[in-house]
Order: sequence, then C-alpha cells, then structure tokens
Amino acid sequence: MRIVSILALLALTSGSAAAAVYQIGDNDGYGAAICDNCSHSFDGFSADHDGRSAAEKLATDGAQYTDTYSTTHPGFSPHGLETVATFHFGGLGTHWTSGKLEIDLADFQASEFGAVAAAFNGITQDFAFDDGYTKTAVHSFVLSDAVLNSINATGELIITIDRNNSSDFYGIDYLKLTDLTEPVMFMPPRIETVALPVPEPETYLMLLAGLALLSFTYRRNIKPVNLGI
Ligand SMILES: [Ca+2]
Ligand SMILES: [Ca+2]
Ligand SMILES: [Ca+2]
Repeated sequence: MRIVSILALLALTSGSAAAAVYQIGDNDGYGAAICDNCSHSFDGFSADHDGRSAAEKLATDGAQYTDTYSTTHPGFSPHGLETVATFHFGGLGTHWTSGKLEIDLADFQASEFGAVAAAFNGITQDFAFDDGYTKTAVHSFVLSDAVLNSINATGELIITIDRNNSSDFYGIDYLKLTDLTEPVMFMPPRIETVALPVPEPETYLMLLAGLALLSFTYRRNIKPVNLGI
C-alpha cells in the first residue's frame, strides 16, 4: 500500500529589524551646506570657520569636534591646545557581526602634512587620505573582526583622531555608524509530518464489492410492509 505524505509547510519568519544607525554630528555640510565630495571654502590660514550648532558646542560625545576647521590644531582650533579628537558611540550592545563607519572629512593632505593617527577602540586605522586642499570626501570603513569583537566586549566604539604627527588642517562634518548585523531568524515550532494510507485501486474494488454484498443481503432481509393502501 502506497503511503502519501502530507507536506507540512514550515513558515519561516524573521525578526526583520532595520539596520541601526548611530550618528555623531549633523550632516549639514560642515555647518556651511557644503555638498559631499565637493570643495569647501575654509580658510586654512586664519582657520576661522566654526559651523557648530549650540548642541555641538555643548556635546560630550565628540560632536563638539565636528564642523570646525581645523579641529584639535593648537593655535587655530576652538579647542585650545587639544590635539586628539575623541568620538564616543555608546550603548551599542554586544551582538555585532558586521558594521560600517562613514566619516565625512574635508581637506585631508596626508602626503604633504602627515597622516593623523586614528584608531577604533584602540585598533589602528589607515587615515592617510590625500583628498587635497578644499576637497571634501566621505570615507567609509568596513569594521574589521577585531573592531567588531571590541564592540562586543565593551558595547561601545571609541574613535580617536590624533594629530600630533600631522600639521594638516582638516574638517569633520559627521560620523555615521551602521549596524549591519543580520537579523536573527526565528524558527516556529516544527510541525510533524503526518502520513495517511491511500487505498490502491484493487482495494477500492474490494470495498465496492463488499458494499454491494451488504446491500444485497440487507434488501433480502427486508420483508415487504403492508401499508394497507
Ligand atoms: Ca553643524
Ligand atoms: Ca588640509
Ligand atoms: Ca556637520
């Protein structure tokens, strides 16, 4: 006797959360509405550009370093004698498997004035950009496994940009961190497969013959009823 299985459909559902995005500083073109990957109008000699909003000036997460020219350049920066800009992304959780960081930079000239020393959670990053004078450029970093592990160990990402070995003037518009961790797939409780017997044709014939015999026997055993009409 053949067995036909009833296929149980397993519906997969997912926790389809959108990628979380964290941002330090506002994407306002260095406070002067300068488009991305364009040219700025900063004055690298008087360094008088400060496009910070009131919130940026008061910030403590690193936003106070955005929209200034040149950030942490002693003698020119609004930050006095500071030489290291620190940006702090907190509350990131410990689940990261993939992520990227986008930083909108202006006027980086590493070959001419030296590369700044940058690190993500203490892990060195390549900031030897040669975008050129007056040029703005959005740079994107794919977070390495080491950086992801450091985020998962601490729940934060601390970015340091140290200009002690650089005399370059530059600006920073904003930093945007994106969590690209794949959403977790949730499997519903498994539905067990059910097997039902399916009669073969000869079984049908035997069944029909049996029913016919029963019907014949039944009719023979019924006595006519005189209804008197
Ligand atoms: Ca601003
Ligand atoms: Ca420069
Ligand atoms: Ca900005």
